[in-house]
Amino acid sequence: MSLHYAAVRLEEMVSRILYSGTRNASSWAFRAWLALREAQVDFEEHIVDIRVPQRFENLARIQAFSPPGAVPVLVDGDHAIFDSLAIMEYANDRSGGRLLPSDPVIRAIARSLLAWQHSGLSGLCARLSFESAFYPERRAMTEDEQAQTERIAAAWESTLKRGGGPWLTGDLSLADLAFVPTVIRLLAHGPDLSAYPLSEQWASRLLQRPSVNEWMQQARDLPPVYLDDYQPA
Ligand SMILES: N[C@@H](CCC(=O)N[C@@H](CS)C(=O)NCC(=O)O)C(=O)O
Repeated sequence: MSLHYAAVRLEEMVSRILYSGTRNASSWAFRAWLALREAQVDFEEHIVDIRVPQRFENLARIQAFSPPGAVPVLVDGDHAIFDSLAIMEYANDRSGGRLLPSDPVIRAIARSLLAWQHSGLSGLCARLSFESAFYPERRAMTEDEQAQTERIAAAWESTLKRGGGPWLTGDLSLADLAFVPTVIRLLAHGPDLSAYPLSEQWASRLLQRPSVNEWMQQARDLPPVYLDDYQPA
């Protein structure tokens, strides 16, 4: 057996398990899962039921090997890689850096968008949860939610205009993938995005990706997860 062959065999034997969450409730797991899929990293998946009341017992089990006691967690060999952002960066590294731009400034722009999303998007449309995108009867956006949606759409629009598309920073990157659950929850509530045509095209391109469709198909098959703060004030 040649040395090269031996190395390939070892690589194949690495076991990776992604502990992800309920498909129609776990937007953080969705992001990590998408990055691994788009990076073509092999992994097994264990879906953790994060619905109340079993949520608490299930997450306590996760805490036995991952300090935050949350999903997603990627177990790679005997290492636990926790937090969706770390898993997304890992997916990019495993892909040889394909999921972040190579130019340092453009890469920093992609990371800025990623960081904005990861730090909570400044509370944007907080009551329009990912879960609410799957409710059979959805309410209209409030005026304030429409205004907040336009604020993020303006950021997408100027980034797309400046970079020339088709994705936020040129080629598909972690920044696009990070926004998938946001796009889903906002579009499910029918915002008027007519003033942001590039963002509309980008969003529909994003939602057509096979990886996104695979997750969403399974999410739509589940009973909705109702949250108390959905109704307008
Ligand atoms: N910052 C974490 C957030 C993960 C998170 O909040 N996951 C939810 C499910 S989508 C969870 O497991 N929450 C349990 C908890 O925080 O107690 C990440 O990006 O992975």
